[in-house]
Amino acid sequence: MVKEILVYPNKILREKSKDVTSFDKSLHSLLDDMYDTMVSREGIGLAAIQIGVALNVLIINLVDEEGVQKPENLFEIINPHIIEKDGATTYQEGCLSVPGYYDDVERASHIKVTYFDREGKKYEEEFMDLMAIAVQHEMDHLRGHLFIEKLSYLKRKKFEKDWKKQQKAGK
Ligand code: Y12
Ligand code: CO
Repeated sequence: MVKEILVYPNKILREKSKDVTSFDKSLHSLLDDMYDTMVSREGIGLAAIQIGVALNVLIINLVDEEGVQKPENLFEIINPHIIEKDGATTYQEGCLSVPGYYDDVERASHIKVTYFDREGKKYEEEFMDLMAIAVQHEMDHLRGHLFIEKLSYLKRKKFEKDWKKQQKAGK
């Protein structure tokens, strides 16, 4: 079921998410709802808090070389921990909770992560490049952070001004 996506500056987006303890039917429906919601808005990543659920759950579904987003390439990542990171890369990020705004963010280019899948099976996996960026972006949501917090002081000020103007215009 497609859910409403919370949009900046909704305070719920600042909540810290908690670990999943039961890998049960309600977790499976949450993951299914997150997928429906992300795909309906042409997103490639979503954290549970973006639909108002403060659990350490995120999904990522990058497009393949042909630009197609295939369900078999979906990652469902539960209770993730970054155990190693190195390198640096900059990418123009966007977020379904900050619609219409994109800016450069620097992050580690290579990460090693432990996480669980929907059945509670544990994985240790390395991610590079866009997948590493997406995992870090979504993990920031789990800690109550948005990518706009990584902007320089001046860029953030400009963002706030433009955002307020856009809200006033009723967009
Ligand atoms: C690299 C950087 C960031 C991520 C996080 C996941 N971000 C998204 O999936 C962003 C999606 C997005 C989609 C939009 O388009 C529509 O809603 C149709 C969009 O544009 C507007 O809202 C106007 C903005 C963001 C992963 C990898
Ligand atoms: Co986001």
